[in-house]
Amino acid sequence: MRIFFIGFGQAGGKVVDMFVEQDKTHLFRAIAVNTARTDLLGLKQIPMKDRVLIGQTVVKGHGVGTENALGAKITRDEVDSIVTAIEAIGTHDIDAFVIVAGLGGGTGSGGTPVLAQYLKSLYEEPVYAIGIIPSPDEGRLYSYNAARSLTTLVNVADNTFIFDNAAWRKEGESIKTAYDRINDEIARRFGVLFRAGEVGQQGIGEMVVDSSEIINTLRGGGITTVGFAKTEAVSQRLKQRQGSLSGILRNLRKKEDGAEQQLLGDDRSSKILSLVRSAVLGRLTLPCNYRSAGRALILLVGPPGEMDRKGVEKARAWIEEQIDADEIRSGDYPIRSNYVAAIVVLASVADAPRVRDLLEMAKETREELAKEKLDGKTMFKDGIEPLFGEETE
Ligand SMILES: Nc1nc2c(ncn2[C@@H]2O[C@H](COP(=O)(O)OP(=O)(O)O)[C@@H](O)[C@H]2O)c(=O)[nH]1
Ligand SMILES: [Mg+2]
Repeated sequence: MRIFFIGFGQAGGKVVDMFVEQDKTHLFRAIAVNTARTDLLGLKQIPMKDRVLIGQTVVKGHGVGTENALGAKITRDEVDSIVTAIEAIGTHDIDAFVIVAGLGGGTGSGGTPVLAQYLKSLYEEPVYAIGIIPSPDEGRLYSYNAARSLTTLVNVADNTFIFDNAAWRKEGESIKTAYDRINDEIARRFGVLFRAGEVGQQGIGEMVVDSSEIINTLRGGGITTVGFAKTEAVSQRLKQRQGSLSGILRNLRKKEDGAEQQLLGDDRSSKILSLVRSAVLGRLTLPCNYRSAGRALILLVGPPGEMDRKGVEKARAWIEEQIDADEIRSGDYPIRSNYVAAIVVLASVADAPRVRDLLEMAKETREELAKEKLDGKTMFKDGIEPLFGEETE
């Protein structure tokens, strides 16, 4: 797919910078947007001219902190400068926009829903978001911000992929190391998914996935999670085996060749099934009840020789048993590689405990904030006339 990425805020900018770094085929277009100058300067790949600083007159390049309402307001006021930067690179022949942001902060959290809505009003192409949700130990305010942002975002974006920081942190790891590793993980998973649907260097195969298959999978909206698993290609293992002495001896026994081929075929298809299974049952970008997905897409990535039909059919049948999805799609993304990977998109998920917790926590926080406000005021309501301002009731 030809994607136009917008990295919004610090986390968003860093992840999109990583997408660009890993995109050897130059399929992706990208800009970064922020209210904090230093965050923009910290990026490596995105050219300076494609980094947009907004809110200069308001926060003087120092960022909005965790005030996502301010992030939203600044974005509303300066959305035209973002569109100008997008148009300077060009939007002809793109398949979709993808806005990436950490939803717990201020700039990306507030700005992403505003920009998504605006892009939707301007362009025909779908607008997706990758929303990174904060780990609960970041504190209630971050969860509150994320819940407010996400609630708005799911109503405007065509689909929102969720990545859960909490599920991907390792114990004892510093935040910086964790983020570097996690950002690499995000860019790798979604990078492969978003590159699929392009005619690669391997030419066109019958089952090669088309961009429209991905778009149709995401059409249901809501939130989406992605599973991934990879393994060494069978042909790669065979090559290694043939290189060894025992392999050479085995090749001398020509009669067994047929049997070996048969074994390889079975090996390939059972490997594809187990890959798809590990992708779904392993760690998802958003751990959730995968059975509640409304649509699914199985994407096989690797050398064309590994794309075994029987394996894909088995994998599809397995997914059909597992989830009550309306639509299940599958396709190949042939690339030159020593690995075979399976990506499973579980779209429009209805049951995600982490998101439910986030919304619950935000509700409590809002009630507490409201109560604090009320308490603070009622204390001063005992018959003393204020000097000016509000009328006493
Ligand atoms: N995965 C990942 N998450 C991050 C990173 N930096 C910050 N976050 C998350 O994103 C949230 C928002 O932070 P930040 O992007 O700095 O906010 P903003 O610049 O105001 O949009 C934080 O609460 C974290 O949960 C990062 O580099 N990688
Ligand atoms: Mg920050």
